[in-house]
Amino acid sequence: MTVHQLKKKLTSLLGQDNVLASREDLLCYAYDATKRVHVPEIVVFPGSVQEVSGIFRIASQARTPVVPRGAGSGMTGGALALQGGIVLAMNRFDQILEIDEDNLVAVVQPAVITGRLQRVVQEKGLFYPPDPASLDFSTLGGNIAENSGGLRAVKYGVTKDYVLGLEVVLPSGEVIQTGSKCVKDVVGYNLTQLLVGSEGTLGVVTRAILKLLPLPEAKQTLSAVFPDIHGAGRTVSEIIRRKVIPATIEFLDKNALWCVEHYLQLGLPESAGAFLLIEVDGDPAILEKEIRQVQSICEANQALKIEVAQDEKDQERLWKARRSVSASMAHYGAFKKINEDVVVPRASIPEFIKNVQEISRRFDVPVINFGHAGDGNIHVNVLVMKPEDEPRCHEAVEEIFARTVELGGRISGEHGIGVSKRDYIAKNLEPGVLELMKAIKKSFDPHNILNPNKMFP
Ligand code: 2HG
Ligand code: ZN
Repeated sequence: MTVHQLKKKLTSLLGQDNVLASREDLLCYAYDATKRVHVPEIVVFPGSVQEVSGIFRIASQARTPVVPRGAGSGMTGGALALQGGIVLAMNRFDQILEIDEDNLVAVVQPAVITGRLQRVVQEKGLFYPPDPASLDFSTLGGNIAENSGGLRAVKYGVTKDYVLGLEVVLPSGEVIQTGSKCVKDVVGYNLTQLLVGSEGTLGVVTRAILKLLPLPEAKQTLSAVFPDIHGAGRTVSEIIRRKVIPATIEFLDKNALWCVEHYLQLGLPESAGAFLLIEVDGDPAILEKEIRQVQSICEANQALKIEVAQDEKDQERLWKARRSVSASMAHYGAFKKINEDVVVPRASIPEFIKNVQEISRRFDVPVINFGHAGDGNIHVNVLVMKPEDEPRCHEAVEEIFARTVELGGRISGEHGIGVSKRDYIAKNLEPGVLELMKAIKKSFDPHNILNPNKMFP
């Protein structure tokens, strides 16, 4: 089928306003947060599950790739049309369909912005915990596809822990329902959890049933400045060992602090060696005890300065700083950055950081470390200062992966594999497991039309 014939069929299904094919329109759907550019042939905006199904029937017949897209904020290329074809832009699925206070669930469409759901349920005294740093612009559908993590994962887990059921359109056009509003459900294989984190390679989510919690009564945020990264690393390990479970334990190294201060001018101690941001939440009576415990652990590890945020405005200032690290790194002046989201068992963080620093020195490449120290998920950003440094930087990344695996870690904790880490997946998965995964892909998508060439080398 030619592109012209395909466009004609899609236009008669969706109407002219919901099909784009001009070069300037296509370019707007050609990128994501990886900064790679792959221009699709057509972009479509379905408005109902029947239309999504119809698009797949047409694409199956034409054997044309279909790439689902939410906000395009993914960090590993999940929304990129590597082989052209159709971009399935889910923008019109932006309704919160139900907040069921009796069953503590929300039923949502996939293009709802994560932060919006959080604000809406908060007004009812409820809580949707998953909070990727992108929560003000990424969508729930994208979060489900990538099984997004975030800052609160230490205590509350990640997206998968809140998805109870899904409505999904398969590449054949068939519409399936998985899971339910029930808290317990062991009927058959757990397809819901297979689909969460499948990076848009098995099906397209058109509706999700999400678990909610009661909103914690109070929270307190503490920040601590350390002379070097090791004191901060030891503090994190000790907090965990002492069985305090804060909602978040985030850390920024010297370079990350410098970037964010230059970006936002919030008055952070930019010359410090490392910075920890810790939030505890729950019953106010217990919070006091927990925050004092955290404070004394910071002191015992030679923190230079410890501050407890005095009010909500102060708390928000600190969290804004943390959520802006990713965007602020542009201020470092690198030609390019290779951002990773490796995860190691929590107790190995100090050793892992030591390894990264040694690799950075040996390969003579600047590195910015920050991230979710409480769950061992560190964003190691290797900076390519000039184009000719790139091969050396990739060698450094290879070594970082090798150390990660030696410490019992995984090469991705929350951004997924997509196209960026496709060639490294075998570092964590043995051949038999990879084959099993490919067989699953094949049974969902026999003609390989849904988001082809992602995840597997
Ligand atoms: C974060 O935690 C995001 O801020 C982005 O996962 C991380 O840009 C990055 O490396
Ligand atoms: Zn992150």
